[in-house]
Amino acid sequence: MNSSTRSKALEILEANRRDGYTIPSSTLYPFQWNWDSAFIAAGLVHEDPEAAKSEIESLLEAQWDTGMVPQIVFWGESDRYFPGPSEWEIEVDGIETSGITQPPVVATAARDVYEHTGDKEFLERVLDPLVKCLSWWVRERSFDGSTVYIRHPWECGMDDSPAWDRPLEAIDPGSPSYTRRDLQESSADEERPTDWYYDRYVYLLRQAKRLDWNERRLREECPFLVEDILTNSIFVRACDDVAALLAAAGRNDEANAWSDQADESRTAIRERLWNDDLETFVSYDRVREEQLVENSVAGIVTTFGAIPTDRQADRLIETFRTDFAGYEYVVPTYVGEKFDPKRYWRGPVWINTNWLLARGLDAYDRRVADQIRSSTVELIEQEGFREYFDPTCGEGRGSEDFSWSAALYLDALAEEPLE
Ligand code: 2M8
Repeated sequence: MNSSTRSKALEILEANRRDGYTIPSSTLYPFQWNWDSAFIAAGLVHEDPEAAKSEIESLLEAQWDTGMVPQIVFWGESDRYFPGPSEWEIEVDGIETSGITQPPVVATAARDVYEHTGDKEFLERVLDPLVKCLSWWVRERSFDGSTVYIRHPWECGMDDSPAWDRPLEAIDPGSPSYTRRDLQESSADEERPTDWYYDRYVYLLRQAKRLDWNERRLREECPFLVEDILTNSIFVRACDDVAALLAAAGRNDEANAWSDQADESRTAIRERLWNDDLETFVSYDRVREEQLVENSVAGIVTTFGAIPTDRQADRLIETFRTDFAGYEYVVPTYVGEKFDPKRYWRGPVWINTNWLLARGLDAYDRRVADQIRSSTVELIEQEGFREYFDPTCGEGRGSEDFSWSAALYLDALAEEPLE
C-alpha cells in the first residue's frame, strides 16, 4: 500500500464532500448521484463511519412517496450539468430530483455500514426506506414479480453500453434541442457518449416527463424497456442484504419474504438471461422480446447476486479468463466487436465494476477476486483517481479526482487477500 495515495483518496473525498453527501466529481457531476453515494459509503465506512451513514441517509431523504430513490438529487445549485433541475422539473417536498433511478447498491452499502458499526439506530432509520425502495422495484418495474427492468440507459449506470445500441436504434428521436455541458475537456469527444446517444437520452427523458413519470403508462408506451443484467444482479443482492438487515432488527417474517424474493428472481434470471453461445448472462429487451447478445462485464457481475449455478459459474469464469482477463489492465467493461478502449462504458476499466466483480467472485473464486482488487490498487497508484481507464495501456480518462475511485480504493486496501 502506498500511504500517500491513501491520503490523496481521503483528500479527494473531503474536497468533494458537501453538506452530508459527496458529489462524484467537481468538474462533471456537481450533485448527489444514487449509486455513487452507495459506492462512496462502502469505502468511507472504513475511515469515517458517520460520513458513510449520512451519505446513505441523505440519498434516502430524497426518496419519492412511491418508493423510487432518484438517480440524481439536486441539492445545491450548479449550471455545470445537463440535464439539470430545469430540464427534469421535479420537486418532491422541496427537494429537486431527476425522474429515473439507478441500481439499488444502497442496500448493500447500508448493510456494510451496519455490520461495521453495529449502530441499531442507523438500522432503524434506514430499514423502512430500503424496504420501500425494493417494493417499488417489484411493484413498478417488473412484468411478473421476478426480474426487474429499466426504462432509460442512465438507470443502469453503464450509460452507453453497446448492449443498448439495438433497442436505441429503434427510436427516432427527431432533433431535440438541448445543450450538453459535458464536452468542455479537449478529450471529451473521444471519451463521452456521442450525440447519437444523447438525442435518445433526451427523447426518453422528455417522453417520461410528458407522461408525468407514470410507470404504468410508461410500461405501455416507453420504447426502451430492458431487463438489464447488471441492475438485476444488484437488485437480487439488495433483497438478500435487506433480508439480513430485517433479521438483525428481529423482523423475521419480512426477512424470509425478501429472501424468497431473491430466490425467485435468481431462478428467473438463470433461465431467461443466460446465453449459451457467449457463455455468459445478458440483458433482455422487453419491447422486442429478445436477448441483447453482447459480452459485457455485467454478465460476470451476476456473481454479486449469487446468481450463477455451479455449472454456469464454471463457464462464466472461463469466459472471464478467455475474454476479459487477458487485457493489460483489468477488467474491461465490454469486449465484443464494438470494443472501444477510450469511450466511457464501451470498453474502459471502471473501479465500481471491479468492486462489484470482486465482491461477487469472493464467493466463487477468491483468488480471482483478490487479483481484481490488487489490480485496482495498482492501476490507481499508477494513474491516479480517474473516472475510468484504458484497458490496453492503463491510461486514466474522464474526470480527475473521482469520488468512487477514491472510496473503493480504500475498500480494496481494507480487504485482506488470501495467502
Ligand atoms: C455517469 O452518468 C451520468 C448520468 O447519470 C452522466 O454521464 O451524465 C455514469 O457513469 C453513471 O454510472 C454515474 O453514476 C454518473 C455519476 O458519476 O455518471
